[in-house]
Amino acid sequence: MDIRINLNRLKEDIESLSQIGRDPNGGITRPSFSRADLEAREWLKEKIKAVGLSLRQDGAGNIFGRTDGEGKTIMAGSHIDTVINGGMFDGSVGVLSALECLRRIKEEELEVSKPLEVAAFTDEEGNLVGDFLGSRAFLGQVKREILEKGITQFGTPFEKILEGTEFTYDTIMSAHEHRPDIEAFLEIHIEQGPVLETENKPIGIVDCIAGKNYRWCSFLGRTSHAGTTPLELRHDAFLGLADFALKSTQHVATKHYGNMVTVGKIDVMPGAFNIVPGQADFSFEFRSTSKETLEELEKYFLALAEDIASTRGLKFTSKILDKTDPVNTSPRIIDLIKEECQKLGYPSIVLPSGAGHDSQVIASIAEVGMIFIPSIDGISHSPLEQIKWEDLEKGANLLLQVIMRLAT
Ligand code: HGY
Ligand code: MN
Ligand code: MN
Repeated sequence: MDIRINLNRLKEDIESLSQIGRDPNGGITRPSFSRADLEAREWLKEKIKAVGLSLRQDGAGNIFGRTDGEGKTIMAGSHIDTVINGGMFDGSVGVLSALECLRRIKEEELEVSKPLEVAAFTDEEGNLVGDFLGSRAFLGQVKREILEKGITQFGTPFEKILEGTEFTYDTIMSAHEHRPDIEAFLEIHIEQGPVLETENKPIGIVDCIAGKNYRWCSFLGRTSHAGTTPLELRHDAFLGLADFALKSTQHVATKHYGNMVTVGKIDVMPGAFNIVPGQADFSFEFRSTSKETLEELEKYFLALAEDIASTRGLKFTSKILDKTDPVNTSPRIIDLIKEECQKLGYPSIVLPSGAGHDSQVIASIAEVGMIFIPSIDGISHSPLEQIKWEDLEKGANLLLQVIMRLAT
């Protein structure tokens, strides 16, 4: 079908959304349910209404725009929340490209036999109470105690965050009740890594989305005087953390290259220059496209931490914050994307996603397909996140063709 997206309009949408939540460091800080996010939600709702789609919001704040039609829905979307000091393309590319595709289908009055929806899922980034709050609530997969116990990474109880919104534990827990029947979910996203740019390909077709195991850990030692405690008598919690971070990274780099391990946030206490740290808390996440490797790494890391603790006279504790399984995308949709790519003359490669996406949650109720476009210098989760607009034009045109193939 010879229909194309309007790149200028899509570019304008992405640039306009990117103005909401700008922070002093030049990035975008728009965690779900923040003031900036609430403003962005209203902006998106107006856009959806202006396209003539019927607007819907569920109890978890997931936002949808729907065309007429009966039967199983073809959905496309992503998220509009960002990481702290993030970039302007992570998530927004998926929501706004999907909106542009539905806008073009309506403008051309194209015949489709199934209802179409654009979706923006709440808190994909896991800033609140574990990853994928919105898409998990959409599926009825959220446990109430996660909400009730939830201390967000800002240190604010989730309950406090909800106070400024129309949402409650009850509305989140009931979000799945009005979920339409979804046949397929499509998500276009920036690759957030260096592969497409290195391979000089404008399109990536995702075959597998990595799973993640995400913990909050502590080494507990003994505070003591920095000037009088001989090194061999110290129970230095920070050294435990440093030892663990280095050895766990070395293990993955040498034995499981291609998988990922990250200490992203640390809190060393009491945090004075002249006191040997008695406590070192830290986030610890590791990722793999293989469930078995995740299980093997979890065992290895817990044993490594205990070994370091006993060698250094420390205690180690950890609690799981989130676990997401790796997921394969739909082979049928991969083939469909490949066919449409060929027809459009876009070079492409098939590759796994190291980043997590709502698609891997929705995969438990529908076939999912993901299209990647290159990230310049492979940078993401950073104000330096950048794309080439002509790559987005290709990706969004491809998404439009795949939606039409699935919907007719
Ligand atoms: O962390 C991730 O993989 C995603 O950006 N939430
Ligand atoms: Mn994302
Ligand atoms: Mn992200």
